[in-house]
Parts: sequence; C-alpha cells; structure tokens
Amino acid sequence: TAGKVITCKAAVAYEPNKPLVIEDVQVAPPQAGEVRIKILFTALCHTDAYTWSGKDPEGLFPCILGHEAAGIVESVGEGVTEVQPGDHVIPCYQAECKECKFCKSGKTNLCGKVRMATGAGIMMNDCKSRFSINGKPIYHFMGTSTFSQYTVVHDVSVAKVDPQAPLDKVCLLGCGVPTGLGAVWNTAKVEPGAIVAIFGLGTVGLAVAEGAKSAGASRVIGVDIDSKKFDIGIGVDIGVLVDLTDGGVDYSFECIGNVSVMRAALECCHKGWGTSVIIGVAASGQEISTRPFQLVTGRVWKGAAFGGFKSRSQVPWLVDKYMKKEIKIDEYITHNLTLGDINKAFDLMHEGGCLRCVLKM
Ligand code: NAD
Ligand code: AHE
Ligand code: ZN
Repeated sequence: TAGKVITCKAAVAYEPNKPLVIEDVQVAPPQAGEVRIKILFTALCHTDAYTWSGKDPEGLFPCILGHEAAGIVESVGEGVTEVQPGDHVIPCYQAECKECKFCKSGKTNLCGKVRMATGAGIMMNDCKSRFSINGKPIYHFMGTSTFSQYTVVHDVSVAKVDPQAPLDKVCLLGCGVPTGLGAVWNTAKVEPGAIVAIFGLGTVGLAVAEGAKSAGASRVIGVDIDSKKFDIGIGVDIGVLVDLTDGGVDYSFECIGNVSVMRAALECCHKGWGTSVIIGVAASGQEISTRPFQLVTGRVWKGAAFGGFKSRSQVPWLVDKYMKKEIKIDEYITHNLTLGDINKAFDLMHEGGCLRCVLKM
C-alpha cells in the first residue's frame, strides 16, 4: 500500500451537530515529514464533541474528528527517521519537534512547528489535506483525525510506544488521562497533604483525582452535576467548600469548560497561595472574570494543554508506567463499540455515566 492512495472507512462531520456519516475516504500517501497510520482503536473526548458543536473557532467542516487513539505505522514519507512501518504509535495533537522556540524553552510542552497547519486542518508541506472523497477535500482535525481507519500526521506528532502495550487501552494516553495526571504533576505540582477540589468528574477530572492521590493529597473533593460520577466526591457550593476546608482549597482544577465554574474554581482557593488550573475548553466568545483582588490576595490562575506533558518524549513513558501498573487506564473505559456506532458513542457521552467509549476501527 505504500505510495498508493488508500480507500478506507472514516466518520465525516459535514456540518456542526449533524450526525457523522461513515464514508469511503481516500487517504493520500504521506509526503516528506509525514506518517500514514492504520488506526486500530480510538476513543472519544469531550473536545471532539466541542468542535462538532460548531463552537470551536478553529472548527472546519467537512472534517474528520478524533484525537485519542492508537495504531500502527503503515508507511512514512521522505526524511522520516524516528518511526517506520510496523511501529506501534499514538498520534499526538500537541506536537514536539524539539527544535522550535517553544520546545527549546524548557518552559512549556506547546510546540510551534506545525500548530498553524493543524489549526487550519491541513498539512504543512503543501497546505493541503490528505483526505478526500471523490476528489473533494475533507479537513484534518488537531493534526490527528483518528475517526478514520487510516490517517496522515506530521512526524513531530507521533509517539512510538512499546509494541507489547494493548492498543485498545493505551489509546487513552492520547489525551484524557495524561491531561488530568499532568495537570497535577506538571502544572500544579500538588504536594503531599494538599487539599484538592475537582470540578467535572469525566475522564479528565477523574485522572486529576488519581494524580492527586498519587501526589499524596490529604483530601480530594469532587464536584459534578451527574450523580453517576459520585463514587469519589460530594456536590457543594463555593461557600460550603471554603467553610469545609478552613478557608479554601490548596489546588482546584476545572475539567468542564464552563466559565462560571472556572470563576468558582478560582474563588474556592485559599487566600495567599491557592492555585486553580483551567483544563476545560470553553466555547468561542466565552471569557473568564473575577475580582482582581482574588489574585492580589495570592490566588494563582493557570492552565494546561495535554497536562504539560511533552508528547513524543513522555507518552512512551506513560505507556511504560501503565505496563508496570503504576497508572490506571482500564477503569476509564466504560463502553466499547465499533466505528460504525460512532453517533451512538457521542450520545452516550451526553447521557451521563459514560467516561471513555473506545471504538474498534
Ligand atoms: P466529560 O464530558 O467526560 O466530563 C465532563 C464532566 O463535567 C461530566 O461528568 C459532566 O457531568 C460534568 N459537568 C458538566 N457541567 C457541569 C457543571 N456545571 N458543574 C459540575 N460538573 C459539570 O469531558 P472530558 O473528556 O473529561 O473533558 C473535560 C473538559 O476538558 C472538556 O472541556 C474538554 O474539552 C477539556 N479537555 C481539555 C484538555 C486540555 O488539554 N486542556 C484535554 C482534554 C479535555
Ligand atoms: N481550537 C480550540 C482550542 C482547544 C484547545 O484548547 N485544545 C487543547 C487540547 S483539548 C484536547 O482534548 C490544546 O491542546 N490547546 C493548546 C493548543 O495548542 O491548541 C479553541 O477553542 O480555539
Ligand atoms: Zn481530548
């Protein structure tokens, strides 16, 4: 198949909120610096639903969504040295080129090399898409487009992982689980004894809880409106939360994408040092606000993408940690379906009681 166009099944989002359509899609061969991957398993993340909703300013249609997946390299373009056909890989929406200003700074996991292209739904080389249906281009999404049996990504957006690792599980290391763990370990740097509040107990929020537990937090308070998520937390308003914790929490995490909750998450932090980390993605036009006094009196507002992890360097390390049973993944998988059932999988996400649904391609 190398060097040839592959026709395969993919779920195409033609318009915001209109059911995805399973189509025969043509996937062009990888060009220089690109990798074509046979996707074996993909999960759904809330961010896919967010872009599908039409509220993402970078959302382009028609497109192929999906960014939490695992697969096997089918072929590579000219100049690709770090992966080869047959390698087991996890696509990374947050690239890591190791050469740009961001990568070299040592201060961030964001990478600048292909970000313009991935936000514009195209590939860097020729500013075109590798996906088409009968000659009509279909946009890429987040540089990953994993709701397709084959996808093409930039080489800086692929992490090579242990071939022994079960791809139907480690696909979750493409987004939700690292996002939660990393927000605790890398961004907040929660210390033993800390009191932590988590707003939104989906996969991201529950991974924050796991991370907080492993960091030695003395108390983890979870807040959600879905009663099925309450095996670890209690629902409380901010006044109650502050009273309950003798002045506020040491760290809070917003894992919903709701700007009112972001404010609440900041304001339930302890005066003088409480730090709130924004993880949730909010719709175009939404803004956060608080009294500046909240910051003047020592609270800190932060945010993180992909938990601050450097993708190509650290995803393989996270896979190894899973293989050594040092981090959990299986527990977040509440449903397993196939690509053909993708619309049902999105319904499940909105029904409650669902964490990750893994689709077999
Ligand atoms: P999810 O839909 O599985 O979980 C969200 C949870 O929030 C649900 O349990 C829901 O019941 C709860 N919730 C909704 N409104 C609420 C409210 N008003 N008060 C309390 N709880 C409420 O989503 P997820 O996949 O875990 O993702 C969570 C958020 O993080 C989304 O906004 C997603 O786009 C974002 N995200 C960001 C990154 C990043 O790198 N920054 C990575 C992954 C996901
Ligand atoms: N296009 C969106 C941005 C959404 C966003 O912030 N995405 C996160 C990852 S969410 C994964 O589930 C991210 O990585 N952000 C940093 C980046 O480089 O995009 C919008 O709202 O504009
Ligand atoms: Zn995601």
